[in-house]
Amino acid sequence: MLAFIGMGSNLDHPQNQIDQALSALDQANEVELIQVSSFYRSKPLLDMPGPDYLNIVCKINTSLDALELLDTCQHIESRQHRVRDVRWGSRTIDLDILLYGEEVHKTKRLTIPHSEMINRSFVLLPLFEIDPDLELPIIGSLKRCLEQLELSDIEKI
Ligand code: ROI
Repeated sequence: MLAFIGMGSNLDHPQNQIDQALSALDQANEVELIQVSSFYRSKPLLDMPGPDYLNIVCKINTSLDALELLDTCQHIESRQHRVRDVRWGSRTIDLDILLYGEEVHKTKRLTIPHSEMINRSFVLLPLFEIDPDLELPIIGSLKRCLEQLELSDIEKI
């Protein structure tokens, strides 16, 4: 199955955090990293206090099902000392499953397509860089979503 994962970090050397999570993902059982976007820099969403974020999106091929993939992502987060305290607070690393093939999930643990992705330029821009013609289940054309977003606050690096 092809899947897209978004990563973000704004603490403790964000570029290293993301590089480390990417190699952990590539080395995980039944996961093959296919493509990685450029890095994008942006301010914390909703004017939350804290350093700027770096974000990327990667494309993987996996034989894990969506929940197993979530376990793998959360294992990588906890190895990199992600602490879940303040909602929307700063974090060393965040891995979000954005898309899992064409599948739609809506459970307590997992919502796919990721519920906030259409509002987030730091997700849609790197996704667009990897796959400009992508059609999102339920949501529709990625290109059309991007047309509705403010893109002045994000920098490709
Ligand atoms: N803001 C930015 N710019 N990038 C993120 O990855 C990010 N992740 C989050 C919150 C705290 C909502 N804000 C973010 O989880």
